[in-house]
Amino acid sequence: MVDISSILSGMHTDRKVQIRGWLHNMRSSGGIHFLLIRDGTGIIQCTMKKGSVEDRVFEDVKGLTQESSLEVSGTVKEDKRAPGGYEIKVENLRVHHRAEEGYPIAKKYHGPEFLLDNRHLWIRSRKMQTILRVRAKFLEAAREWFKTNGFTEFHSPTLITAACEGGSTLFPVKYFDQEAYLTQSWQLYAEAAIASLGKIYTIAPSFRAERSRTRRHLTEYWHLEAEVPWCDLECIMDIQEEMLGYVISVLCDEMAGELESLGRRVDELKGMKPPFERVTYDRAVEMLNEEKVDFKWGDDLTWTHEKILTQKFNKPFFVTHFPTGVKAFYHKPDPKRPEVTLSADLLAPEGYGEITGGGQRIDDLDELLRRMREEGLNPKDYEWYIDLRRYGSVPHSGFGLGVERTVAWICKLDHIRDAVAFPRLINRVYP
Ligand code: NSS
Repeated sequence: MVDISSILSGMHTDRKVQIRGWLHNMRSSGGIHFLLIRDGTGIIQCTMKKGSVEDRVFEDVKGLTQESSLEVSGTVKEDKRAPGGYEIKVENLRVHHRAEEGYPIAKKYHGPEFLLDNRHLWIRSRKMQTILRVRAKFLEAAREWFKTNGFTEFHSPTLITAACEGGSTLFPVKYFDQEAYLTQSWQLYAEAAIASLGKIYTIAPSFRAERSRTRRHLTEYWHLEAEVPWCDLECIMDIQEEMLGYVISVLCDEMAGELESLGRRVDELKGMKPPFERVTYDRAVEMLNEEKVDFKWGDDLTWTHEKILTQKFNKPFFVTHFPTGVKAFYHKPDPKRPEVTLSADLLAPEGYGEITGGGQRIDDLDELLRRMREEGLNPKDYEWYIDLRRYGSVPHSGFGLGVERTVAWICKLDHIRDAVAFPRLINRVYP
C-alpha cells in the first residue's frame, strides 16, 4: 500500500502499486473509466480500460457513487495530461464501501450556510483540504522554530476562575457548585511557568464569548502563545518577527502549489519577510487623521481603523505603545510615559489587521495592585498571580497569535471560518 503523494513525487513510476482512498469524481468515455481517487495525501487519476480488468470489475465501477471507498491496484505511468502528471493504469479494484446516492455536496454553487451545515463533508473538498494542510504546516514550522530556539512547550488549564482579557468575553461553565470559565489565554499561567521552565510556548484553544459577527472573530480559536523571562518589548517583537519570518519562508518553500491554488501569490508572500516596521500608536492616530478619519487619541483601534492602516503597508507591521486605557491590566505602563503601555499588536497587510497581541508585563507588585484596582478587578481573585511578584519577579514579555487569523491572511481567505475545520461562531456550534 502506498500514499498517493509518493506516486506524485515520482517514486513509483512504471511500478505496480496499491492505493486506498475515496472516489472524488468519475467519468467514462469510449470504454475507459477515469476515476479521481483521493487518499488524504493527494489525488490521482486512475484509468480503467475495458479488457484490462475482469469484466465483473469493469461493470461494477459503472454505477459507482462519489465518495465510495476503494482499494485499487495497477501500474503507475507518467502522463503529462493527467492532473498531477501521473496516473494509475488499473488492474484490479475492490469497493470497500459503496457510498449512498445523493452526496449532499454537488458540483454546483452552494451557499455558505449550507456548506457550514455540511462541514463534516465539505472538509473533503480540495479547497478545505488545501487550507487544512497549510494550517498544519504552519503549526509544524512554528513548533520547529520554537524548538530550535530553546523554547519548551507548556500547557495551561482550560477551566479557569479569573479573566485575562476582560470579563465581557468570558464563557461561564458550571463547575460543580462553583462558576468557572473557559480560558481566553494561557498567559497568566505562563507567567508562573517561566520561573520553572524559562522560555515557553503553547498552541492551544482559547475561547471568547464575542458577540461580534465579523470575518475575523471565532468563539473558539487556536492560540499560539509564547512567554519569555528577561525580555522587554523590543525583544518580544524580535521573537515574533523571527518566528513568523521563518514560518512564512517554510510555507513558501514547501506549500507553494497549495498557496497558489488558493489565490495567494508566493512571490508576494516571500516579499513579506522581516523586518516588520514598528509604528507607535501616536503615529497611527496621526495616520488615521491624515486620512480624515475621526479618531481620537485614547480610542481603541477597531477593524475599520486597522483596515485603513493596513493599506499603507505591504507587509506585517507592529503598532506599539497603546494607551493604558485600551489594554488589559497586566500591560506594563511605559516608565517614561505611564499613559501608554509597553504593548504591541502585529497587523497583517491587505486589510487583514491584528494577528498578534502582546508586550511587556508588569513585574512590580505595587504597580500591579494599582492597575488591578484601576480596572475594577478584585486582587483576591488573582492571589496566586500576584504572588509571582513576591518571589523572584523578573522583567518578562509574551504574545499571543491567532492561528486562524494568520492562516486566513496567509491563504488570502475572505473569512476566518475557513481557516479551521469546524468553526465555532456566534450562531454555530454544529456540526
Ligand atoms: O486578546 S489578545 O490580543 N491578547 C491575549 O490574549 C494575550 N493574553 C496573549 C498573550 O500575550 N499571551 O489575543 C491575541 C490574539 C489576537 O491578536 C488575535 O489574533 C487572536 O488572539 N484573537 C482571536 N482570533 C479569533 N477570534 C477571536 N475572537 C479572537 N480574539 C483574539
